[in-house]
Amino acid sequence: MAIRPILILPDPRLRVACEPVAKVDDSLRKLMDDMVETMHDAPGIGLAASQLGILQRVVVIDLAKKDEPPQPLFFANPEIFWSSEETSIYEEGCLSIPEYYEEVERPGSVRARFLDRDGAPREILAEGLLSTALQHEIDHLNGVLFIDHISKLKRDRVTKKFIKQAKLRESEKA
Ligand code: GNR
Ligand code: NI
Repeated sequence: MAIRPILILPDPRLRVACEPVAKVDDSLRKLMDDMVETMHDAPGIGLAASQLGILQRVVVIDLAKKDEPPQPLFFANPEIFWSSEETSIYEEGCLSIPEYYEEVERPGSVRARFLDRDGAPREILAEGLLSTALQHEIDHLNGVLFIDHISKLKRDRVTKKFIKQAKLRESEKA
């Protein structure tokens, strides 16, 4: 297993729609395990492969608290096929937009189909924080970030800040 670097806004790879996984094989399982290790190290509750620059439809989520044993969930090709009318609001953050948090309203519950770590087809009813996290991660697979769900004023403000920081880091490399 390995911790891999997480891409930061405005990296263009965060804006690409990812390709479906053809099959869940050992090399994909290695990617999934690296994703879990990277997510735990960060730490975060979810990670999409595109955040590591791997443009495939793969997601990991772990909602276990710090004092609990890890409970990683693995999703290849996740697809939401039902969303509740009822919505819920969570304060979201993103490892690709560090230290920025904002409330986002999303469907409170979703049902999704996916392939698990063994490549077996599964369905899940996600509610509460799992629902929000799964929607946040599937957005990543479509090149969508949580800031796309907030006001344009706030989105433009945070985007400008991260563009400025990226330029500064670039100039410091020289
Ligand atoms: O660690 C994370 N926390 C979080 C909190 C509320 C809603 C979504 C998330 S996902 C985020 C990790 C991340 O960036 N996943 O893509
Ligand atoms: Ni994110």
